[in-house]
Amino acid sequence: MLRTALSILFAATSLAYGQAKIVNADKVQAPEGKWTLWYRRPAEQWVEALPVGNGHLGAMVFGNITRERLQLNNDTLWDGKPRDTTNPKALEALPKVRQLLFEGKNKEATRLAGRNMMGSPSRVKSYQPLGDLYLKDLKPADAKSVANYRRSLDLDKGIARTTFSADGVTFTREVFASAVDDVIVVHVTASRKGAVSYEISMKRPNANVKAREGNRLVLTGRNPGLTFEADVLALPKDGKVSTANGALKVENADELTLIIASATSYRGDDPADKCRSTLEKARRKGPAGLRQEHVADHRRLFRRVSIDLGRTDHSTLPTDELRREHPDDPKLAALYFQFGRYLLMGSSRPGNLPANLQGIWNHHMKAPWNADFHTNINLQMNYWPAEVANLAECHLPLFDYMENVLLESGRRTARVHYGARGWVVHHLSDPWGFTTPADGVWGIWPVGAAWLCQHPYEHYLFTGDEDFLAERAYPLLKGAALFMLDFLVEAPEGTPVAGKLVTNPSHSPENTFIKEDGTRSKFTYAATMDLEIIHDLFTNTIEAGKVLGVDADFRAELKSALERLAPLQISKKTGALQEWVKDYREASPHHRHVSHMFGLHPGRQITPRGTPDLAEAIRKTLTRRGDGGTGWSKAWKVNAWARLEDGDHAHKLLINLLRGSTFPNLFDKHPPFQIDGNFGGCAGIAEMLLQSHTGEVHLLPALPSAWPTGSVKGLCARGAFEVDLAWKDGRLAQATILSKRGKRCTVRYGEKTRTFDTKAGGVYRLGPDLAFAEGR
Ligand code: FUC
Repeated sequence: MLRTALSILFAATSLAYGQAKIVNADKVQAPEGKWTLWYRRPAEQWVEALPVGNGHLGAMVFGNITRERLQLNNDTLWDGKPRDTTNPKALEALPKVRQLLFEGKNKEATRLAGRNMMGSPSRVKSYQPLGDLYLKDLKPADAKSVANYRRSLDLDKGIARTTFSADGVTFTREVFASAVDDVIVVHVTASRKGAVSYEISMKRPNANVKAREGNRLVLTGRNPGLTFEADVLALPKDGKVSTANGALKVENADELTLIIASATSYRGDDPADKCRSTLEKARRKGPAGLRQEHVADHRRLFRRVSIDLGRTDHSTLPTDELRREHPDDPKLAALYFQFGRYLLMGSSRPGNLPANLQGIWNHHMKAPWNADFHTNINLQMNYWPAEVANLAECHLPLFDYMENVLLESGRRTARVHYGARGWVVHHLSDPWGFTTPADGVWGIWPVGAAWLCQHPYEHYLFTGDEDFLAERAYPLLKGAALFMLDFLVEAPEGTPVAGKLVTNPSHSPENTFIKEDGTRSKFTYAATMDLEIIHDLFTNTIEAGKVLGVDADFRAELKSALERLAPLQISKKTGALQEWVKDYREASPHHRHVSHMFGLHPGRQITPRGTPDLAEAIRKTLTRRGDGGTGWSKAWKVNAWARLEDGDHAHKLLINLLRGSTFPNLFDKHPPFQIDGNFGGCAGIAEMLLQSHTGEVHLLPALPSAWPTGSVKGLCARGAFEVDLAWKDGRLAQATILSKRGKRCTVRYGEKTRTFDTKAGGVYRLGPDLAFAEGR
């Protein structure tokens, strides 16, 4: 009923918007460009606006007619400041808390730890918006005659475009965020000379805006830890520009270019100097030069992967209609995949902070969960597509962040809170290096760094870059492993895993269990996820040490700890993998976190062929948990079902994600907006088509029946391979493997495998039987 009413509303031929009325909206055709989101009306809400970003600067483009709004971000603009938040009482409380947990006195342990082991203080501050830029039309369009309205985002160019005609004049506004020049550019053109007239203003709470030098608008502000600035330079073609009341006025121009620069003092720069020099450089290039270099740079990354999952008659519908009416359209899945790649390029470029909970796009002064860096799933999920989707350099900001922001503080926390060597991160952090337990007792979760360390190791596996392994990945892994060696304790007599090494204290992120006596707790020892994360960390550290030929004694120590680690357990009651050390009842059986599936994904401890019993247990766990959850939870389940090689179930979760957890602009809906689901969903699609975590390049491991015929080019596999695939009627037609480092390659398709030597730069074409096809 509601659906029908909505579709009638959206099919209506005229739509009112502000003072302007859009006529003939349904006559407007889909834009050119294979990878384009498009809409028939301006964004009314933030989650309808379209994102552009260059890793440092971001903008949400609303596409308004008479008062355009660009909501701006700078990735380093955060509230807060550097602090030592360690709590000297923690170490003293630790043995007592451990004892209480081993004795099953969870309540007492929770109370004691809550009082003594939290960070001091235990909260981080928010990532904040840079402000809003408004372009108010000085000659508002005639209320009756706005036609041909369309706004779009071309993922392949990295350009947001709004176009419409009013009073016989066609206006076009393009917006892009150039990584080459570190600016956002707005370019307005009109089909009639002198038709461009705008008042340009900026707004932000706790900031000053001044017009300067006739054509520059300057916003400045100060937070506890930094100062910041945003500059807008207005460059009209013909016409005139003046300043009035803290705004710029552009009158009767043929065209208008706005160049936006921004800087903060986060890395010690002087924001004013930085903005001025950036603008000066960009201005010399002019709008055409800026655009050309931006598109070339953007395509260099974006075009590495192409994908075709099929299409239907609906595929060209406006994106919001397509998602609402046909969430299972295969073109939408492909668009969502490419959108994930686009968002990673927009929020995580080398030299910047990593993508936060909202990537780089946030309009709240106090964002949900501070738009911080959550490390109990979210930050890691952001980077799941980085390697497989051929954007390895977009992974680098995460490693910089680990080394430059987390490591030193993580060492201090390891020492002060646990008397341990190495480094530790708990369940969230910020750009100031917060590493102590946050928020509540569930923040006492000291396996964040251990999980993060999977990322630099995977970067090595995908790229084969041994220098990176030696200089950057290995020191991080070794430090996290050192911490774990010191943190692990032997479970005492009377516990189900007596004599084994366990974590204590421990959590299965944010989930609650019911003890035999009916009381509830989150706090425990040896939660399954910890054991899986440690298994992953120690296995990777041993492998890395072997490749590098270093630290034989340390490797032996890790190996013996691995052998003594408490085992994963299968529930006798349900046959599912146990989430906790005892087979507790779950307080919420459909909880969004399915942390104990870490060993299946993103870990590689559990695989259908290597550990069939555990894989079967995880299948039961997932089935019991159901197919719902928040955006990121569904996205994770796409990956999990793909790893279980059940393409149809993975596809079902993907459709659930698109249908129930996606906003009109395709942003992931936690709710509210949280970007992890976009990245997790993108990675999940790749995981359905190609896997390589077992040492085999597994072709089409989880192809759903919904995508019988298609192709993908440029996905990456561990071992430094790049893979193109084509399939028809649900069967592999051809695979082409480019070997970047000349490593030996094992390929799998179904139950068939084949191993062969490769040469660096060699291209190997295989048929469905995995025999070499012509053109090798
Ligand atoms: C974890 C999750 C929440 C949310 C938050 C940012 O705490 O449990 O669902 O994603 O991170």
